Amino acid sequence: MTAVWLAGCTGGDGGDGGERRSGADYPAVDEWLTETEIGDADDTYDGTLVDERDVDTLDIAVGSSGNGGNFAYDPSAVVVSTGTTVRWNWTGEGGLHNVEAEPEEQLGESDYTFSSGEPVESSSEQFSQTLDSAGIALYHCEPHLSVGMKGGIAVE
Ligand SMILES: [Cu+2]
Repeated sequence: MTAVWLAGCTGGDGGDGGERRSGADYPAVDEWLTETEIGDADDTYDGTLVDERDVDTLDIAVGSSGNGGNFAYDPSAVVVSTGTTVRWNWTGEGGLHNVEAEPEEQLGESDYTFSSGEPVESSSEQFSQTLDSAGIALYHCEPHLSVGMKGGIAVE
């Protein structure tokens, strides 16, 4: 038998390499996920963004564990490349959810406006959005903004 060593497997299409970027470099995302004037802070945010700049399609769970229940997006803070398609996938947990990028209802500078529509409870719902210009997308779940169900994506 030959042992195959997958040493130093970084980058490439594996995706979840665990690379993180400091939230200090993305103040709009950092502020949105920590502020408590509009809704609550996202307790799944650890001050870093997941670096997913090497993927064409990024999946984000809607209704993942956090914020006192299944009231979180996973990952909630992420960096992607321009042109990435983000797919939000409902887990079926935590009741009704949606994805709302509504700068007028939020704090900070969001360059994107989009909506998945009315909140739904489903394990098969999916909402896709292609992020085709550099900037910041801040979003939240309407029913759970008050407990911190928020997300932020830096597009670069
Ligand atoms: Cu929700």
